[in-house]
Amino acid sequence: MKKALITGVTGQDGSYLAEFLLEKGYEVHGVIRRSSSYNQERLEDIMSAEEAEAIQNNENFHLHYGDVTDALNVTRLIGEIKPDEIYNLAAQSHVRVSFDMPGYTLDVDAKGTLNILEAVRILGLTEKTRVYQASTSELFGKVQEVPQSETTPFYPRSPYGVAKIYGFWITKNYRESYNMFAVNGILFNHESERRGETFVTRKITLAAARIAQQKQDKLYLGNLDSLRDWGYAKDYVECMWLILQHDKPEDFVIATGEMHSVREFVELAFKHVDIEIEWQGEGVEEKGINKATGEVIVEVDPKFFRPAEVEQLLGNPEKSKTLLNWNPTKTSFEDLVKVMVESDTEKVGKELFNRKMFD
Ligand code: NAP
Ligand code: F7E
Repeated sequence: MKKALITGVTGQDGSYLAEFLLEKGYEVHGVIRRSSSYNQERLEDIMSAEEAEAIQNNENFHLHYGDVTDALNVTRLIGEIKPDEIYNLAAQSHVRVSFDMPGYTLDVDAKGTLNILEAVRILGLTEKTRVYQASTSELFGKVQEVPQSETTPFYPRSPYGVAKIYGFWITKNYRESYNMFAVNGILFNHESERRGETFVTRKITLAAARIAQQKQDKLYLGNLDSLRDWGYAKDYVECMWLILQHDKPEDFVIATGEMHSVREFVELAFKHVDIEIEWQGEGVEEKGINKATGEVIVEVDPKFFRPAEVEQLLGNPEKSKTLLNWNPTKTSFEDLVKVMVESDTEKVGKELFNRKMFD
C-alpha cells in the first residue's frame, strides 16, 4: 500500500485529493492546522461513514497537527510517515490577501516548500519520496505570450505569485541538484462546490443563490473584465496524481484552454437561478440589473481591485493531454458554473452559508 502525505488537506484541493487517493487504495496522511474553530468541513465526506460509503477504508486516513512553516514539525512528520508521495498544497492561497500579508505569504508559500524538500533530503528519502509542488498560473501574471505553456517566461504580479516563484524554482533546483522526483503542477484556476467563499467564482455562485432566495440584496465585485481559464477542481486533482506517476520528473501546465470573463461568470450563474442580467454603465459605475424587476443586483466596489492585476490567463494543456493522457475539458465551463450554483442553492435553502463574510 502506497503512503501519501498531503499538506493543505483541509483546503479545496486537499480534500478532493484525499478522497481520490483513498479510492486508489493509498494510506493517506493529512496535515491539519490547530484552529480555535472547526476547520474540517471539507473532510466530512471522508470522516462520516454514512455519507461516504464509497470510501470504506477510513482507517487509511490519518490527520496530524502541523504547519509547513515549522521545519521541525515537517521533518518529524515526514521522518515518521516516510511517504512515497508528498503533495505540498499548503498555502496562503488568496492573491488579494497576499498584498495585506506579504511576509506571511512568503513564509508559507516559499519557505514552507523549502522545509518539505529539505526534510526529504536530510532524512535520506530522496530516492523513495516523490514531491508534488502546487505551482500556479499566477507565475505568468502579466502574460508574456498567449496561451501560456511550460516554456512561457514568468512575470508574477502579486506577493503570492512572487512567493510561488520561489516554490517553483526550489522544487526544480532540488530535482536537478539531488536527483529527486520533485515536480511542479502549474495549475490554472480551478473551482468547485468546495471553493473558498472569497474567491470570485464561489462569491458569485453563493450570491446568486442568496439573491434568488431573497437572502441578499446585492453582489459587490472588483474587476469584471478579468479573464480566467477556469477548470473543475475534482478533475485537476487527478492530474496531480498523474504527474507523480509519470516515468520522468517533469513540470506540467494544467488548464482547460478556454478563457472567460468575470462578467460572463456572473451572467451564467444568475441564469441558473432564472435571473437575466442586463449591464449598464462603465468602469466603477457599471451595474448589473435584474432585467425582470429593474433592480440593481451587481455593483463594482473598488475595494476589491488589486494593487497590480493579472488581466488574463489562458493555459495551453497540450503537454498534459499528450504525455499524461488527461482530458482538460472533462467538465465544461457551463457545467462547472451549474454544479456550483446548484450546490449553493441547496446550501442556502438549508440556511447554511448565510453568514456575512469579512471580505
Ligand atoms: P485553499 O482552499 O486555500 O487551501 C489551502 C490549504 O493550505 C488549507 O488546507 C490551509 O489550511 C492550508 N494551509 C495554509 N497555510 C498553512 C500552513 N502554514 N501550514 C499548513 N497548512 C497550511 O487552496 P486550494 O484552492 O485548495 O489550492 C491548493 C494549492 O494549490 C495551494 O497551494 C494553492 O496556492 C495552489 N493553487 C490553487 C489554484 C486554484 O485555482 N485553486 C490554482 C493554482 C495553484 P486551513 O484550512 O487551516 O486554512
Ligand atoms: O480572482 C477578479 C480578481 O480571487 C479571480 C487562487 O486560487 O487562482 C486563484 O487566484 C479574478 C481576479 O482568483 C472580485 O481581480 C473581481 O482577476 O477568484 P480570484 P485568482 O486571483 O485568480 C490562482 C491560479 C491561484 O493560484 C490562487 O491561489 O477575479 N475579481 N471581483 C475578484 N476576485 C475576488 N476574489 N473577489 C472579487 O470580488
